[in-house]
Formats: sequence, structure tokens, C-alpha cells
Amino acid sequence: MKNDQIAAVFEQLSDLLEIQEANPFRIRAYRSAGRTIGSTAESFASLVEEDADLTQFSGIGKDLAKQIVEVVMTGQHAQLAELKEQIPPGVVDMLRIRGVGPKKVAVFYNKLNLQSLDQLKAAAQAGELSALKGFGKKTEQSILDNIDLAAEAGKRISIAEARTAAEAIVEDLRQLKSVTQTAVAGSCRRRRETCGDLDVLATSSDATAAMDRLAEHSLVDSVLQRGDTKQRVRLKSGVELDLRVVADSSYGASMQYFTGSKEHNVVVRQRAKDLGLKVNEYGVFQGDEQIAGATEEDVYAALNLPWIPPELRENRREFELAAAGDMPRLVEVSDVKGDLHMHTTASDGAASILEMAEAAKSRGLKYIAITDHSKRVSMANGLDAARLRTHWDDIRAAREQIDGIELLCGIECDILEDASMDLDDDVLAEADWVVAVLHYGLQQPRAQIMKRLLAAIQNPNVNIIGHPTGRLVDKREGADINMTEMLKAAADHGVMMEINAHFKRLDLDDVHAAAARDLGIPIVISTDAHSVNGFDVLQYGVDQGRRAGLTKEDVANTKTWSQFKKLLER
Ligand code: DGT
Ligand code: CA
Ligand code: CA
Repeated sequence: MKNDQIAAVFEQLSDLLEIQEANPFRIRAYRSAGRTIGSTAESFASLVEEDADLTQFSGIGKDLAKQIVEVVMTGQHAQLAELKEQIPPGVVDMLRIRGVGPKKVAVFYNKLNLQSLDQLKAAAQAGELSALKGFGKKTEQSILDNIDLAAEAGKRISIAEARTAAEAIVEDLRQLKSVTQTAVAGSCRRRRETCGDLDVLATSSDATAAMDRLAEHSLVDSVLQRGDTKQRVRLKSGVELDLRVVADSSYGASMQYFTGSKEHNVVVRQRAKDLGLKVNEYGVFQGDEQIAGATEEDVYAALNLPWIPPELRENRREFELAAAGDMPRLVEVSDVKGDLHMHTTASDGAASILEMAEAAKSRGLKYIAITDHSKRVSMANGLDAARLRTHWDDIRAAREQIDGIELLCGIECDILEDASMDLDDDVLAEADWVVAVLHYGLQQPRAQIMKRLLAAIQNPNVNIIGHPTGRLVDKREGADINMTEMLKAAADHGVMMEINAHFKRLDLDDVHAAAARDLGIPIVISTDAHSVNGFDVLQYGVDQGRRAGLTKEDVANTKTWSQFKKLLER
């Protein structure tokens, strides 16, 4: 069982308890346990197996530790099962309506005994919701606007889709003379793997013009809500976008507030309180006096904090780093000098060796590894030993035809289900660069998955584990890996770890990449390009590295070729 599955149990538990209006302290304890488990790299399943003391983790006491053991051992949580019996599934469905959380659902269920989306809709249409204490016409209308989409809601889009749309809209708003500043906020600015909706801010003397411009944008399908300074639209792709027009004097405070995360902002607000200040989307206030707000730097400075890169704003380590005066300079796309995972027409790529090399060179890369598939991946026309040796001859020949970029004879070699490598050691020994990967048998039990990974890591010909878990973001669970054990083995054997930059993979993820870095493992951010345009995804891999807090020094393929070459001697 993986950490995010265990975390989901406790998150669900806190939602259901909140709907039951249970003790807020218990709810908070479960929610915080879910967060801790979800953002820890060490596998809780392994810790339980080893009978380790789980109370070493902040926010996990004896009782919670026992419950985690129960979840890991049985795959069940007795109290959660009981709650699911008590609370009708239609009530839980209400949580999928945008803007509706467990607190509101609790009221609909407990006060009005509404038990399904249909009943809720009827009640909203009859004006029964706005008659409730603490609810207004606005909330009621918002529920009506969003309820039909509840089935689809909760669906998140990839960071690639999010950035492409949000950045196009920001660029378009920038064309308006009246718009002075505009930028993307929210999870998209934090570069999360997926985004629930898009958030855009602008400063303008003419909010109406900005909102009109957005409404007319070719990506926009319809306007859902419009106020004096705020507009919510649905894009043709189905995703929703909030535009907020703010004053220049509040722009920094609004960026800070609407970039989030909520968890980060909770700490920021508390910090202000401790200093006798107040912070909100308009600024930092001492009494009635605004003491900061125009820039984010000012807002953080007023709270005695350095500016915190958005990718770190998840209330993980950023406040610790700030306190230690240790805010890292995060890796950037322009730092990357090599790409060590890509395909050509020899397997399932669309371009030749030379075309890939030219494209890489024109992007400023100084070295690349050509890593076509090994034979097991027959669907992708994977290479056997003989074809691979011919292919490497072709790569060596290509070296003669291009200057200014090193070409490595590489291979993406499958780690087979029985833990052997898809190609013999004598072949692998001839390679400049071996990326070992799991493609098949991802569902195998953890013991067998670990046997495979450890065998590959112990193989002296293997340089790196590629897309280590095999997960596809929001689509396919990765293999059941004991991450700590794998990373320790990699550190011991000098094997590197990949962040696969493709936005559908982003594997390792941010938490695990940080854990790898903490063990001193060199991390390589590679694109896995299958065409000359495939290099475009590099930015998503770099963003994932930034979320992991990686600096240039942590990322091996930021080194010059002569420095990197030394890492190849294991
Ligand atoms: P998403 O859209 O689910 O991918 O995630 P975000 O982080 O973009 O969340 P969103 O769009 O609901 O709100 C954008 C930011 O605005 C969020 O990260 C923090 C801030 N924010 C929104 N609502 C609240 C709130 O109720 N309390 C606090 N402290 N901040 C909020
Ligand atoms: Ca958002
Ligand atoms: Ca939003």
C-alpha cells in the first residue's frame, strides 16, 4: 500500500467526520495525519512492516499510529467503513461541487436532510439554501451554477494544459493598455502536477475592459459569474478560470494570497498575527495602516520572511528554510546542459539520430544520450543486441556529422518481471549510458518489484533508474515501491535517479525527488523525447525539481560535459 492511498483514507475520514459535525480537534488530527503521510517519502507500509515507531512523525500519536497499522495490514479502516454505511453516498457526492466543502455539506445533510445531488439542486431552486443561517443567495446561485458539473468536477487538468491556457490568457490581457500587471496565480503558478482551476490576476484602471477582453478570448466558452472586479469563466476545454482585477497597491498581496497554497497561507496569516499584524489579499496591515502589499517581496518582508519561490509554498519545508536563512536558488531550465533520455526512429521515436541531435543542439544542449527501447518493448520496436550494436554504430557515425554536442550511445533497458535485464551484461557494458526501467509487471507485489529494482541498481552497467515508479499522473498508479530502500540502494551503488519531465509522468515526484537529493543521489531531469518537439517538456521536469527544492547543484545534467563525464565512472 502506498502513502497516498493511506493518506486518502485519513482525508476521507476527516471529510466524513466533518459532515457528521464530529469533534473539530479529531477532524484536524486526521486531516493533518493525511497530509503528513502524503508528503513523506518513507513508505509507511514498510515502516509498519519493520514495526517502526510511527509516532516519530509530527502529528501522529499512539492512537493514529495504531490506525495506520490497521490500514496497512488490513487495507481497511473500521471507522471509515462504518461512516460510509451511515452517510449516504449522494451526500458525499456533494463534496464534488466546486466551492462546497464538508462544512456546507454538513448543513445540507443535517439541517435539510438532503441526500443526493438532485435533492440539493431542487432545494437550491426552491430557495431553501439561502434561507439557511450563514448562507446567502450568492452561495445558492453558485451551487446551481456548478451542480451539473459535479460529476466532472474534481477532475484536474495537467500542468501542461493549465500553463498553456493560463499563459495565453495572460498574454492576451497584457495587450490591453489599461492593464499594468498580470500573471498566473494558484496551483498553476506553484507548478503542481495538476490544476483544479486556473487563477489569473491583473491590475488595471479599467476592470470592465479586462473582464470584457477575457470574455471574448477565443479559449473562453462562457462567463459563469461576473462582479465588479472578479469574473469566473469556463473555457472550451471545460476548465474554469478566475480573473481578479486588483489595485496596484494590493497586487503583491493578491499574488501572495491567490498563489496559495491554502496550507502555506495559514502559516503566513498566523505569522502576521504573532507580529501583531494582519495579512489578507489587500495587503499587510498594522491596525488600519497598510504597511505592505504592492509586491510579494514587500509582503513577505513585512512578515520577516524572505520571498519564497511559489513552487515551495506547500507548508512543507519552506518556513524552516526561511528561518535558517537558507532559501535555495532553485534549478532553472537554462541551467540544463544535457538530456539523457530520448528516442529515435530506431525504436518508437519520430526523428533520426541526427535530427534529434540538431534539435537538442539548437536548444543549447551540450550532450545527449540516445536511449531507444530494448527488445521486450516489442510494441515500440525495441532493439535486440544485434540491432542495438548497429544503432550504436549509427550514433558513432552521427558524431562525425555534428559538432558542439556529445552523443552518448545509450539504451532504455527493461528490467524484466523476473528481475533480469532485457539485454545481457556484455551488451550493456558497451553502452555509454544505461537507463533501467520498469514497463511491465507494474502490479507485481512489492517484494518482487523491489527485487527487480535492487537487481538493476546492483548491476554495474546501470547508470540510472528511469521513471522509477511507472506512474502516470492521475491515470495509473505506480509500482508499489519501498522508496526509502530503493533510494538507499541507489545511493550505495552510485546509481542516479531520473525526474522524467513528461507532464504525464513527472516521475520521480516532488516528495521522492527531495528524498533522493537528501541522500546525495544525483538527479537527472530528462525529457524522454520521442520527437524534436519532445524536448519542450523539459520545463515541467525542471518545475517538478523546483517543487522538490532542487538547486542546480542537485541536478547532474546541469553540469558541463567534462564534469558530467566523471559521474559516468562508477
Ligand atoms: P486548485 O485550483 O485546486 O488546483 O488549487 P489552488 O491552490 O489554485 O486553489 P484555488 O483555485 O481554490 O485557490 C487559489 C488560491 O487562493 C489558493 O491556493 C489559496 C487562495 N485561497 C482560496 N480560497 C482560500 C481560502 O478559503 N482560504 C485561504 N487561506 N486561501 C484561499
Ligand atoms: Ca486554482
Ligand atoms: Ca480558483
